[in-house]
Amino acid sequence: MKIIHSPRHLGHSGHVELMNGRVVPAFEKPERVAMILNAIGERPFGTLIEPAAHGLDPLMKVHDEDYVRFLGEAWKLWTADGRDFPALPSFWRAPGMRTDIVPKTIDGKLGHYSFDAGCCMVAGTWDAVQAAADIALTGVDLVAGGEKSAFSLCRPPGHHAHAGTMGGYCFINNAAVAAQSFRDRGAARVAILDVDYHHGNGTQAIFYDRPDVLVCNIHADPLQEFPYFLGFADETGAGAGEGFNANYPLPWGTDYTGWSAALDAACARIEAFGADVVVVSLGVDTYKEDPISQFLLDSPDYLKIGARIAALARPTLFVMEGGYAVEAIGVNVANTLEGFLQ
Ligand code: SP5
Ligand code: ZN
Repeated sequence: MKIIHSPRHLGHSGHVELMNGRVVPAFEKPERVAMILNAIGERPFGTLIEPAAHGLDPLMKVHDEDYVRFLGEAWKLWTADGRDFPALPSFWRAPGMRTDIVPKTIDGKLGHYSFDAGCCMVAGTWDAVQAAADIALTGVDLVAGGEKSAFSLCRPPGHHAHAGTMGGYCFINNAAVAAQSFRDRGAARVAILDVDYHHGNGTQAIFYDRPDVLVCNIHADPLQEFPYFLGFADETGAGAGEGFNANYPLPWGTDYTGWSAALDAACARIEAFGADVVVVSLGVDTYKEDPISQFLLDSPDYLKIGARIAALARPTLFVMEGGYAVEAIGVNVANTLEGFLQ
């Protein structure tokens, strides 16, 4: 399996987040990718390749143009105000306030284009974000070109990013960009299977009114867990997209028995849909030792997850999302791919 990777993710480092009300080093850090590369290097599969540049047009098919432009200029605006430390949003709209206003100052813009303080920006963030999108799109090139599968080792992750809003460590929605690109290259039906611990609110929102992209999400119950305000079972799609969104929220403490029942249900849904290609939003923050998560999956379980996804027997693009137990992230990702390939 080809693994698409770029060292440009290293530019997105030294940033912070808010955890339990405190400013702490970001959990979404470069070591995550290093550990994944190490683990894959120890297995008999996987050829590393660099992404090809695809430009910004494929991003703007699922994102608002002004949002993509903002991401490109945010660091310049922030530092022009004399700040030489990471940019972190801290002002947001409440319901009833104006959504049509784009403030002229960077602090207001950061609020307009985000939904939490999870998207800290540094000098190299935008370059890393563009590289991650190119990594996803190069994965599409391979799978649309006939490869049975590929792994887009994206960092930063993407599934929390909406069309015009960043959040949850995500700036550009790499999986959504990939799914749209598959459509544009002739796949009639694309399924996104999001197995990250957190609900992929951005992916859901982007395709919510569309019948051509089925979005299935297995995640911690938003009544308990981030992103809190989306991801409930009664969200099934809207308009022409009614019936093409499936959420499987599970309680804190869910182990592989409970989790895999949801995976079976999601896979049955993808089979009934008749997907031509599957994009897997691969988060391994379902792991029992994950520092910000509350599920109980163990490393051998990821072999079974990979095998279940392989049983769908469709062209499959894995796109990296979350996973913050750095000591185990490599083994868990490599296990998923190995289970898929066996
Ligand atoms: C891609 C991805 O996995 N993004 C996750 C973003 C999660 N950000 C919020 C985490 C909130 C964790 N709350 C822990 C409370 C401990 N008392
Ligand atoms: Zn996650």
